[in-house]
Amino acid sequence: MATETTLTTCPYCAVQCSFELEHSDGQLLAVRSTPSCPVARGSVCKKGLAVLDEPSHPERLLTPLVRKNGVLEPVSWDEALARVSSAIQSIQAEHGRSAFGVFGGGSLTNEKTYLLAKFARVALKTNNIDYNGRYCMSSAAAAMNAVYGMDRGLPFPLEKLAEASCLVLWGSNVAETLPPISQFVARARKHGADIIVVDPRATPSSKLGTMFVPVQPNGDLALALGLLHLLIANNWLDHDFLAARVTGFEAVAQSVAFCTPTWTAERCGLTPEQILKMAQTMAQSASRGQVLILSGRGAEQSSRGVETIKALLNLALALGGLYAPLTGQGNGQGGREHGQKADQLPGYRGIENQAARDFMADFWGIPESELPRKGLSAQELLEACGSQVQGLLVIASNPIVSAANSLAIARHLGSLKHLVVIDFFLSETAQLADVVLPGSMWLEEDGTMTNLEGRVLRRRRVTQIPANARSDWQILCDLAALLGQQEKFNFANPREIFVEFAAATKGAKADYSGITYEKLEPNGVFYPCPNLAHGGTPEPFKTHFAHLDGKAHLEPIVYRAPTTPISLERPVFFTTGRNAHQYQSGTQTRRNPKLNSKAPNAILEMHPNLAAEYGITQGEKIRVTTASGSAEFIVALQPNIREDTVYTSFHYAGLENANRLTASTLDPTSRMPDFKVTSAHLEPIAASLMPIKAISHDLYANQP
Ligand SMILES: Nc1nc2c(c(=O)[nH]1)N[C@H]1C(S)=C(S)[C@@H](COP(=O)(O)OP(=O)(O)OC[C@H]3O[C@@H](n4cnc5c(=O)[nH]c(N)nc54)[C@H](O)[C@@H]3O)O[C@H]1N2
Ligand SMILES: Nc1nc2c(c(=O)[nH]1)N[C@H]1C(S)=C(S)[C@@H](COP(=O)(O)OP(=O)(O)OC[C@H]3O[C@@H](n4cnc5c(=O)[nH]c(N)nc54)[C@H](O)[C@@H]3O)O[C@H]1N2
Ligand code: SF4
Ligand SMILES: [Mo]
Repeated sequence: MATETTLTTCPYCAVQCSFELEHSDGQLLAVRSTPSCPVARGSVCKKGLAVLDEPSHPERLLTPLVRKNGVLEPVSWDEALARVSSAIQSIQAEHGRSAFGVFGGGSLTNEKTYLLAKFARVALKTNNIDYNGRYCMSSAAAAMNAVYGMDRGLPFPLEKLAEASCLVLWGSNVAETLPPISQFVARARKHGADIIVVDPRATPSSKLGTMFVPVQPNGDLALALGLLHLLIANNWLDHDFLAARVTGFEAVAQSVAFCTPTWTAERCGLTPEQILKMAQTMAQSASRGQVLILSGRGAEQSSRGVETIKALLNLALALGGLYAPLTGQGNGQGGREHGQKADQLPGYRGIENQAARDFMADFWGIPESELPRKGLSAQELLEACGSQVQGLLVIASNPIVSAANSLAIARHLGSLKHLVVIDFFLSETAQLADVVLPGSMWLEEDGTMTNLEGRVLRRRRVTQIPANARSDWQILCDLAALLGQQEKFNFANPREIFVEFAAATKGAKADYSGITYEKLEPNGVFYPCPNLAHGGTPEPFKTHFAHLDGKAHLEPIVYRAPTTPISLERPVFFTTGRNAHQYQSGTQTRRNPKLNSKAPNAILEMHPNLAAEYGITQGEKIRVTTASGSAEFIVALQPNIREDTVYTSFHYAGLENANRLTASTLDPTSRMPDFKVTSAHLEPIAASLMPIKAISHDLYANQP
């Protein structure tokens, strides 16, 4: 058969690089970057280049599994789906509709996100649907909705980064997590921009920078308030911008009056001089051009995440600049707009908003009184399992590895009457399930993804769904039919779902109603795109913010002390993040030999002085204990991490799972857990020396 080449998008992160897949007769032959990629301009990271090793993996799930006498056994689709639908019916009859919940993910296409939202509200009629993006973007989303009036990830195309006079990478390690962005950061630096990296440890991203600010974990809120205090005290403000484009600055200014450098230094682990130097640098850059503050999960994944991001918004706008978060998952942006969230309907409509309820109920052909209300957020939903929630459908997430306080979550999921997981690999969560349904992989179906710039892109089917696996969307439609809702889930393909989905967003904040598959060729369309004649909105905040008065509404922050207790006898901050070779809970990349061989274990980064204090050496295995549990890691000495901080990545399962240690303390608004700080106790265990290298990102020269 002839060799074909299909242009599609990567299954992993929110950059959503397009690349060419060469294939013949269903066999994948090669993956190639292409300059026609509108986002990464021909750059593809090592994860993208290794994608071909997963679709043909021997552990790919190819048939439904049902637990019988404690063991998952292959069964027919009819048997598996009947088991799920009868569990749904009996649990809902006994405990109420909302006793069956749904947990989704930001890797699902827009079509599947919309369908899942509809499935929960129309077929299950449950209040309880939430998703893993709650762990990812919820703090930034809540803060942007409040201040900008809209959550639109990056409110400009990536290439704008290259034009800034100052980029602040605040708790973001783009060089390892969103690698193609490094090219725009490097271009900005080349033309003289200041690049400030705020992170408790030096990373490959701090190498991109001109200044490295080693903030204490969870010290970001204090630092942001203290910087604004200095801008005001020194009159380093963009008064014209403030007058023209924001409201509320006076109250904000009063609220930071007490945040002196001494006050700030005590709370963020830096010296008053370091804080002043950072403020000066940002102010000087603002006089030459635009300051862009870009946050990653380092600043956002905190039980004070919303306040922290509001403080970053206040800071950026005070300088006449902009704040934006760098979205994480492949469809992290679309995933948070179209109804997977407990409090939200498609199009970013609020589920408690009467006009939105009337519109969606009418659109779905159900009485408004039957449309469910706001339900539990991700961590609360998982913690309600075994009590208020007795059955759960999980799709595109692996919370046994990725939820905070994972040992407790495993107990909760284990005590459900029914757990059904739709995945293409037997993830740690699927291993606990009563029914596992083999779903589809990224290259097996058409759809759309919305990347971190708000650019909607086409994903194209390359191969057929293998053996007895089934498309995710088909599985949801089949289940809906068994629940008596066939006519409302009567789709023949993703394109038909897209047409309904786009219409469902008409008039909403995240309006996709002017988008068609054809219009997405070749470079995608930036939403909002409210009608067929509209060309999309690459820069929604260029002249106006999304509030009715067109202004950004700044809010004063009332400083709160951290909620996760830092107690034990010697405070060591335990923080978490990612490494360049593994993706998320690792279900995919731990099965990918090219990637896994480069980072097969969880490595704990530790300063040599802290290690010496505990008598710990390079390559030794140690036990780390927090109020939530214990985990074991191999130590790598890292001279450029703070002496009071240890760091590991959360991609691993079992004893090396970082989330055995994290606390489920939640942000009161976003319901984001404190993934980035817990107080840890360190304990050497058997000195099993592993031949690993010390980590060196030699950058202390850049510190202010
Ligand atoms: N290789 C790889 N790439 C990915 C992913 C992956 O799993 N692997 N996941 C994707 C997803 S979903 C996401 S959300 C993005 C995340 O992308 P990033 O936000 O870049 O990822 P993290 O590594 O979680 O956190 C970034 C940095 O925060 C620092 N940090 C820790 N605690 C604090 C703190 O208290 N304050 C500050 N300022 N910094 C802190 C960490 O040291 C880390 O370097 O990556 C996406 N890309
Ligand atoms: N300690 C700590 N914990 C964290 C974080 C942290 O920084 N520190 N980060 C948090 C963040 S930002 C995130 S986004 C979460 C992510 O964590 P998870 O929600 O666990 O995300 P994934 O590992 O991407 O889970 C995806 C699962 O779905 C499957 N899958 C992928 N695509 C599809 C699909 O299209 N269809 C189906 N049916 N299945 C699919 C994969 O095989 C995998 O098993 O982790 C959070 N947890
Ligand atoms: S940067 Fe993200 S989208 Fe691009 S190839 Fe790497 S993982 Fe895939
Ligand atoms: Mo994420």
